[in-house]
Amino acid sequence: MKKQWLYDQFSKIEVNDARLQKRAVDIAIGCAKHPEESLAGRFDDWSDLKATYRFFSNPKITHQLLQEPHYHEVLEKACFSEELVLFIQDSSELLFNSHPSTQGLGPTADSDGNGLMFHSCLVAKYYESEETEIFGLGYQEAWVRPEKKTDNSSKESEVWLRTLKKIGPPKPHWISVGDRANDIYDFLHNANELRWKYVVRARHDRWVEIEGVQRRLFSWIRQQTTQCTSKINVKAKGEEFSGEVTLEITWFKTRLFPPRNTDAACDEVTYIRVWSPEKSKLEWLLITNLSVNNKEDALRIIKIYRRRWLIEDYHKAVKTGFRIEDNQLKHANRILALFGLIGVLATKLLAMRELCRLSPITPVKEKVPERTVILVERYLKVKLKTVQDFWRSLARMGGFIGRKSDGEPGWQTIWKGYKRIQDMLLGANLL
Ligand SMILES: [Mn+2]
Repeated sequence: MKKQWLYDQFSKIEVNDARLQKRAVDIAIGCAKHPEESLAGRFDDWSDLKATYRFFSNPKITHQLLQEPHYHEVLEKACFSEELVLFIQDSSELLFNSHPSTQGLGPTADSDGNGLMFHSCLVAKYYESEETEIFGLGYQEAWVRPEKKTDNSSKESEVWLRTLKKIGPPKPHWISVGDRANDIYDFLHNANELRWKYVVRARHDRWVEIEGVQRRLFSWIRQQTTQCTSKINVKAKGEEFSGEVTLEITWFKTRLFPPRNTDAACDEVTYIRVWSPEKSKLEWLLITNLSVNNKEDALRIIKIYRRRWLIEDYHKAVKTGFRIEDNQLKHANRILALFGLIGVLATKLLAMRELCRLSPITPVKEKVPERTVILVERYLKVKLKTVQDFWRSLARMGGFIGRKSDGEPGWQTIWKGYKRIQDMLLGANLL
């Protein structure tokens, strides 16, 4: 990661203390250099390590404080983008079950879980081709889930809408994207009021108005005939879905009834159903307030939804890439602050991977240090010409076999391969 980028993200944190600003940049540089290390492994010098612990114990240093300058930069890019910009949201959790002495953690979705909850909004520029350019985070929240639910505690699901409100009034080319957990009436209704466009995977069998009649959504849409078909390459968990499939697609415009069914149906939306007669388990129901007038519109929305996996990869970059669950901080508040920093850095890790994935024919020498290239070439007895060669070799070192049906290597294998190379380079340096 370039030092200038790290400087831009962290030197402007609003603390009114130049030493803390400088420290934030130094810590970011240390973390970016050794993403997979513990804090102790990132700072060889004892006094640097002590200063790092002190920094994260400072009550002024919070997750939000560390991320705010980054949000500004990201949203500015999003404003001036001439293409569509996706605001991909998702929730996840950090587990610290192996850290019994850490104070202040809370329950997680996993019943025995001990950890933190978080919600991220990844901002990425959309192209019709496979490409996406990662801008970074538009917003992120991390919190400790209370042990017992109290009446006045706000619902966690409100974070989806709050994210849009924190980001502020949208540009016409901005689109919020979310999975099934995002199918929340309050979200759909208020996003509309706030003029946000959205593409959300449907979960609830809602009451909808069709030709003036109130009907249940699921049974209705499953009776509709195909309006168009499209071939895509699907790669999902398990062998069953891998490879090229023909999708059947249909859609219809409708109005949503509020959940308690007191008022008239108001919000106009379009439901899109995507399914495959060959693979009975493959079905996506999408709900959107973008207009769908023809096949092209419907296909674009499906493509937009399919970029959602970027946020899963981003969360992997946080967890596997930066191993935030392996830190030695002893209090949840300090982990939250550390996460503020790592949450930003992980977007860059993801962006670098996308760059390699998407500029496959770029000569490897332009993107990768020479020593690394030589090492991989000698170890695997191959000749590396392009970035894609390098990328696949990295995955091979992480256990990727590369049969035709395997598709592109995943994050974890690439990361494993990367770590092996780092260890080998370290060994070579020591000798
Ligand atoms: Mn999710």
